Amino acid sequence: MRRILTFPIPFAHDKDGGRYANTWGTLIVKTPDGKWVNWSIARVMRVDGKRMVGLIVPSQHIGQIWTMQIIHIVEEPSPYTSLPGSAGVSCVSGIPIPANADEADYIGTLAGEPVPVVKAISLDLDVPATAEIVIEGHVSIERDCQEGPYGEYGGYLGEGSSAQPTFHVETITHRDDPIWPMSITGRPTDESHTLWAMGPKGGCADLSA
Ligand SMILES: Cc1cc2nc3c(=O)[nH]c(=O)nc-3n(C[C@H](O)[C@H](O)[C@H](O)COP(=O)(O)O)c2cc1C
Ligand SMILES: [Mn+2]
Repeated sequence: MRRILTFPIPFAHDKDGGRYANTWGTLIVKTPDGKWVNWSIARVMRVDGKRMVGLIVPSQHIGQIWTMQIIHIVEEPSPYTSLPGSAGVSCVSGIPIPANADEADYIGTLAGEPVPVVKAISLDLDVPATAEIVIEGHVSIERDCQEGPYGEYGGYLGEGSSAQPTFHVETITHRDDPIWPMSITGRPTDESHTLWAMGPKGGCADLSA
């Protein structure tokens, strides 16, 4: 298996806390009862050859599902996959659709046909067949790793670093010569602004709930 340290992950802003492996990829997580699979974009920083650390905001769907894992299966960290690649998937992963709705269903409805998916290697999750790179693993049940700072979408450096859950890297699969897409957040306008604004209610539906 190719190791994460062998991918040339760029350093995005000069005061970032590290190299950000995920800026435009989709994080795929599932509720413990298996009824809701959420696809979303959130930043994830590479830590070393086996670990990344992701910003898990409690109000975001990934944060809601992460909390369910703490409550329901205390012994087991939540599975995740991350996949840079595929424009339609990234677009819907970056906009807020309602809780308990699968982004894959939303894309399929818009496109008029299902998103082609394949099984992940080590987890019971489906990933888009168009993915360039798929990183599989588990997320810590504690905020046990320092994340950030990171150049924010407002064009400023975020408020220092904070403790966030570790993303343990377990399996990596990829195409030959994979493309590792990025969005470098900065002063408006970058992809984070245009994409979020396309969402329902201008992108803030869930954050204001
Ligand atoms: C390029 C880009 C980067 C983003 N980074 C983050 C992030 O680091 N953390 C976060 O909570 N949301 C981030 N967002 C916003 C979320 O993707 C957006 O709120 C989305 O609705 C979250 O998915 P959810 O509705 O399934 O929770 C980013 C969006 C884009 C387009
Ligand atoms: Mn969602």
